Amino acid sequence: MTNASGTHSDAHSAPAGRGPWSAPPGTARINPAGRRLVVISNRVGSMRGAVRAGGLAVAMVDMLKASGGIWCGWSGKLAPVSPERPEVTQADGMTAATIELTQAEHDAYYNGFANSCLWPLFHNRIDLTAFDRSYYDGYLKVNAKFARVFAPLFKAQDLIWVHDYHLIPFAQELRAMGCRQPMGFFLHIPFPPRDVLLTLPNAGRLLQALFAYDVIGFQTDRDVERFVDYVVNEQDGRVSGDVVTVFERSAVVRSFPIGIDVDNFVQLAGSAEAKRQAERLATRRFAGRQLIVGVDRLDYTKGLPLRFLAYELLLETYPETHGRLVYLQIAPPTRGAVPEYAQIRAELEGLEGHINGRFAEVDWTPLAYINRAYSRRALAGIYRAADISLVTPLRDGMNLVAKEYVAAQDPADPGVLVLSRFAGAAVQMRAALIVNPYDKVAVAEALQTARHMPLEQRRNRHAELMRGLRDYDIDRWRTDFLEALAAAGARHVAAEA
Ligand code: GDG
Repeated sequence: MTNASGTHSDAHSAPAGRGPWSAPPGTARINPAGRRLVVISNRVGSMRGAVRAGGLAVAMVDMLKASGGIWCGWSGKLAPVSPERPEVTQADGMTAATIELTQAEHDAYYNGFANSCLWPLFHNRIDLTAFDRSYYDGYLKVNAKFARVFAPLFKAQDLIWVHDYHLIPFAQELRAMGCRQPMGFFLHIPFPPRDVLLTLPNAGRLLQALFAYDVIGFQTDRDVERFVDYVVNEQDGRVSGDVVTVFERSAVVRSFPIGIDVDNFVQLAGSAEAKRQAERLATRRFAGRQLIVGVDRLDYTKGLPLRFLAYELLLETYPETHGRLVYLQIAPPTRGAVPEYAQIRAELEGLEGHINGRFAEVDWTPLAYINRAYSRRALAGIYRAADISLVTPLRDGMNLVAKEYVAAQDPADPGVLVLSRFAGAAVQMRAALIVNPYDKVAVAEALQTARHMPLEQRRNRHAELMRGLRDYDIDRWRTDFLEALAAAGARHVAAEA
C-alpha cells in the first residue's frame, strides 16, 4: 500500500479489508454493550489495496462492521487547502470518514512531530529526535482539526477508540467541545523511560492530554511501569489498582498486548500463492540451502545494520555456512520524507554490497536485500519456506512479524524464531531464541544454534509459541480493550450522575 509520498505505509495506520467488506464469523462478541464503535487513526487508506496491509487493519474492519461503526483519519492525500468537512463513504455496514491535509500540515504533524520527534524519542533515540516547537504547534492544530471535522459524525452512545502517537491530544480536543463518550487510547509503540521523556519540552502537557481518555492502553506491563513511574514521580499522580489519578482526572491504565489472527495466517500460509512463492524460493535461488528471513519496514528501530553485521560475523566465524545459507531481508521503505530514513537506506545498501562483495561466489550470493512490499499471501509463503526468522529490533512496541512467522510454520517441521529481547513480543514468546540485538556475537551464535536445532526441539518450541499466540490473539486484544473502555465509560457516567 502506498501513501502520499509513494512509499509503503505503516501497517497499522492503513486499513485493508479482507475483501469487499465481508464480515467474518464470530464477530458478534466484539461489540461490548451493543454500542457503536468509532476508530480514529492517522490513516484511513484504500480498503481494497492489492498489497494488503497488516492484520491489525483487517481486525479493525471486522470490528467496525460488527457494530456498524466508523473509521476516521487522514485520506492519505494532500490538497492545496484542507477541507473542514470529511469525505464519508459507506460499504457493508461500516463507514469511512477521511480528510485531506495540506503539505504544511502533513510536514509539521506527521513528518515533523509524530515521526521526527515522538517516534525516535519513544524508541529511546534522543540523538535522532527533532525538538522543534513548530512541529508541536502543527501537531496540536491537526489534532484539533480532526476533532472539529469528525465530531459531528459521533453519537452520544458511541465508544471512541483512538490509535497511536499521532493522536495523543485528540480526546482533549473532543472534551473541550463537550463530547462525553467513553474514549480509549492505545499506544502501539513503546513508552519511554522517565529520563528520556523528560527531554521533551512540553512533556507534561502531552501527558496531561492523555488523561482526557478513560482507558490508556500499552503493549506490555513494562510500558505501563514506565508510564506510572513518570506520572507518580514527576506529576504527583496516584495509583489504585489499574486506575491512575492525576491532573484531576482518572484513567484505567493497562497493558493489552496485541496479537494476530492466527487461523487467518495459518490459512494464508496454505494458500496457492503462498505455496507458489515457497516453491519458487525452494527451487531457484535457495535450492538446497538454509534460508534466514527478515521482514521489517525500513526503519532505524528495527536494528537492520547490526543484524547485517551479525550475519557477516556468522559467515566469518563458520566457513561451513558458505554456499549453504542465504539471508533474505525484505524491507519496504516507509516515511521517505524524513531524512533519517534515507540515511538508513543508504547505510544498508553499503553493508549489503560489503557483505556480498566479501563472501559471494559465482554461484552463491549470501544476502538478498529487497526494498519492496509483497502481498500478505506471498509473505506467508516466504515465512513458511524460511528455516529461521531473524527479528532483532533495538526497540519495538510488540512486533507482529515474529508472531506471523510462527503462525505460518509447518508444525511437523517448523522453523526457528530468533527474537530481540527489546521487542514487546519477547515477553510472551519465551520459547523463541531470545537475543540482545546489540550483541552481534550473541546473535551470530543464536543463528548457529537455530541452524542445528534438532527437529524435536523445534517442534516443542513451536507448539509452545503457538499456544501463546492462540491464548492472546487479535480477537482477545480488541475484546479486552473494548470491554475495559465500556466499563470505564459506565463508571464515568455513574460518577457524574
Ligand atoms: C507498529 C509497532 C507493533 C511488512 N512488510 C510487508 C508487510 N508487512 C507487515 C507485517 C506486519 C506489519 O507490516 C509490521 O508490523 P510490526 O509489528 O512488525 O511493526 P510496525 O509496522 O513498526 O508496527 C509495532 C505494531 O505497530 C502493532 O501494534 O507491533 O511494535 O512499531 O503485519 O506483515 N505486509 C505486506 N507486505 C510487506 O512487504 N503485505
